[in-house]
Amino acid sequence: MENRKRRYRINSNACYKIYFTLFALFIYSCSNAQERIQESINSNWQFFKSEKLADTVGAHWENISLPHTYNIQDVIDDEPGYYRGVTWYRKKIYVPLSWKDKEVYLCFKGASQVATVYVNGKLAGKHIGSYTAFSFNVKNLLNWNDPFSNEILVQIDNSHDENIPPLSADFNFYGGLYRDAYLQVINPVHFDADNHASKGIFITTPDVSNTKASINIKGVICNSSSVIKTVLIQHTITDKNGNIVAQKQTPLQINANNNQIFETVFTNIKQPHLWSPETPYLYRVSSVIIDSATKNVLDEILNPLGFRWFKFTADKGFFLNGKHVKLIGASRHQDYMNMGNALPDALHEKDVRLLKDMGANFLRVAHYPQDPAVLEACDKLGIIASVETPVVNAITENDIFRNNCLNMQTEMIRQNYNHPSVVIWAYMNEVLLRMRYSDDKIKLKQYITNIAKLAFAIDSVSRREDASRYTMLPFHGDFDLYINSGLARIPQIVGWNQYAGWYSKGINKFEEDMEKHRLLLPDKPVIVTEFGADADSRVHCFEPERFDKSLEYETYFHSVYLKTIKEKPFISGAAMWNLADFGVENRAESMPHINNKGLLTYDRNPKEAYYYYQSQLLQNPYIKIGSKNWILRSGIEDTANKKLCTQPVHIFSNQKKVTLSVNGISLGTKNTEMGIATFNVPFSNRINRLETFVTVNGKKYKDETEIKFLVQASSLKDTTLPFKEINISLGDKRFFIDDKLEQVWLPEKAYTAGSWGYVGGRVFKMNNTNRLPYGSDRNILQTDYDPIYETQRVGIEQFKLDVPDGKYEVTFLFAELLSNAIRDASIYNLDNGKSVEAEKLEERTFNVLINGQKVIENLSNKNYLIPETAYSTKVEVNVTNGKGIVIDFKSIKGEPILNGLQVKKIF
Ligand code: GCB
Ligand code: CA
Repeated sequence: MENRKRRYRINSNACYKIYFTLFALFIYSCSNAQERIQESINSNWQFFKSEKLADTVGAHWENISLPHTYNIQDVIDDEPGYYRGVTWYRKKIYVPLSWKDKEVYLCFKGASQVATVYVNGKLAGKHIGSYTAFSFNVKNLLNWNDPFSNEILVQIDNSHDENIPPLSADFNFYGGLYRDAYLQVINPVHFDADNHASKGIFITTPDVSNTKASINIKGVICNSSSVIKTVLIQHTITDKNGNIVAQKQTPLQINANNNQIFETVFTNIKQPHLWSPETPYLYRVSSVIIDSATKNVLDEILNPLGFRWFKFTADKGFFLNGKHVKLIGASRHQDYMNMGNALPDALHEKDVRLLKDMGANFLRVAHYPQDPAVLEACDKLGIIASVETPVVNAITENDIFRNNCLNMQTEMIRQNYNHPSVVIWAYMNEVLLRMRYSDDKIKLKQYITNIAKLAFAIDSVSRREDASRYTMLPFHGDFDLYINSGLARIPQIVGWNQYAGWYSKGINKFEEDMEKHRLLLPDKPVIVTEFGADADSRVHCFEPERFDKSLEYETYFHSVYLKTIKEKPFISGAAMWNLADFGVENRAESMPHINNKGLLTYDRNPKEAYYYYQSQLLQNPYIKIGSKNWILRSGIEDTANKKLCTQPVHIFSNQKKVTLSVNGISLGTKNTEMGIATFNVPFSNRINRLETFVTVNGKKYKDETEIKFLVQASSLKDTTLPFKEINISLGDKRFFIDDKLEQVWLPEKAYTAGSWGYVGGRVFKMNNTNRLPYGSDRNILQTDYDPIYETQRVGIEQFKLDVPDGKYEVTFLFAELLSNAIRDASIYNLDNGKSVEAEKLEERTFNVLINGQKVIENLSNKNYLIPETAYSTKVEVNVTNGKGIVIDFKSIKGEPILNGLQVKKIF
């Protein structure tokens, strides 16, 4: 629990401050420390999953603690769907008798999605919406006769509800009491605790310059006692060292059972330390209510305060404290591997730190308000933030939905009002992406009009609630749609989610689109609210292509976007999609149930692109081995240099020239282009030490890594590089790295004498997609090795390996990639919203022979080749008389296939 009591330190060079300090100490020494108590109640809950409370009677409840979600496993398993329904949480709370004369609030920082709270069987209140805090005054529901007997019961319902946004989205709607819960115990005279779970105090800085600043503090004081009260309300501004900068007291009289508005203005704070990403200087505002008669402190609220001013312009971008700042950062979801959305504060903070360490200065808190820890970290670390409410993809045209939207917007703004980091209140994401009534023109037109009306209402609420920030609407790339619907005119900033080079071909269309914005919306400030490419952290490719899921394509994609973003002054900022991989239950592709557009993995390990951004955003000399985390490699020895295998390695740096050495031998110096220098590194069959450096002003900056390399001999019978094992992904150009098993899967190649490879056949390609260069994007069931099973050689005749004599284990990997199932295109198939045609399963039956002996007979769709399901089998082979391994695929019907092959020498 936070210790709310502060001791002011004396700033020795300002007499008036000493005066204030002594005064404050005087007041505190008189007080009986009766300020509000806020204590978390995260421990010792019980949980039960059932629609009806009656089912829980006499049943065993699971003991859990908060934060908690009941959708950890079912969002990642291969069973379609996840539980969206009712659950129950209960907990005994102890209420000391000393609280009897106080107000007692039960507070939740968030619960998804509808929470109905009971105390001792009586309804305390209901809250709608997953992403904002709420609290209820439960004083009158508590049992004071037996302080041990009080019980909280919360019904949580995360069922789909047409009246509650989000209706659909590319993220999981985890259910649960997934943020902190706490009790707040407050004196009868207190700062308003019934204002949308806000702090009840609203701070603005109407005038800030380098030389002076003003502060406006507004709020409401409540007196729930039955006597008239005379109080002093005192606001104290302290600097980051705890020195008092300014203090004001105002006497107030509040009638019994009444509320009173207050407003305090500080006009002349001299030489303010400005808040900025470089120096996120935070002041603190302590607001205190003092009983005039007893001098007791009755309530205290602390708020952060940052002095900064900013503006967005349509032609020159964003300005902070009078200086141009290009906002560059990321969007972030609030979930984490194996934890769903139930994260401790430390993980929220860590994400903001990772963003800061990347050199970013911007966070789009998308697509919904997140844990308070996020914006607290932004304030502290100097990250400028945009926060939005989750009206994603579609709306429902009725008043209930509308009110829920407006209420969420109001809660978001009031709860986060005092964070200096926030500059934008956003709402709605790609709301014209999944249009209702696409077959009914009249209804569709009305629908679009209704969306614009709702947007206007949300925008108006935002401006009314907080005129000091900007409003923003993030759109998908369809300019005509958003301009013709009138939506583009509503917010103060337009956000474009851009995926040229990912969902659609032609990465340069991004630049064209940005120019189009300038042409069509010349007076609208613009932020690129999303741009990103999937990267499966296990997949590498030397010829990166759209949708190959390689880390290298992600880096390439971001390098192209970043260049344009930096070059065009009218682009105020950009948020890459996404800071980290995140859960999406119904996604398939190479890592099913996960959206892989993160710069960090789901458990927050940096991918290459993260390092690339560091090289482009950090100010100090920076150098990094880009593929640093690719520490397990393999490849075939060079024809010219035996025993060595040459592969490219990227060095990321913000310097012009970088030097690299491998195993102590210099590979020379290279120029960087767009921050990247590519070296061809001759790897040896061992652990290779890479060292890169750059010297700036006589100082050496370096990075190093160790890469374990397995060189495959070009002649497998070579005794100086004896054959051990090989793993090959057929129909594939990529490398797949299995860090756990320490296995590298190589891309296929055609057979050459002495070596290994396929004979005959072609690379599998889906004919109903214009995305994938090869392979399938289906979830292959019963395996985690989807990328290997997703690619295939069709019509393969042979696979040959000219291995030396010995005993071998040969493992075949098959998966039927064709299926008759028709399914919806992914929502985020931005180039094609229609259902995807079935590919039509063509029946096949074939035999597999090794060195003439049938090892698999009649493999067919009737036995093991089940559509989109992994089938693997291993056989042992004795190789004699220098014959090597010759695998024949003999068709009985249709074309034989092979997806992967592993060959291991046993002895
Ligand atoms: C978008 C959405 C975001 C998705 C993203 C994607 O346009 O705004 O929610 O996750 O694309 O990865 O497809
Ligand atoms: Ca599931």
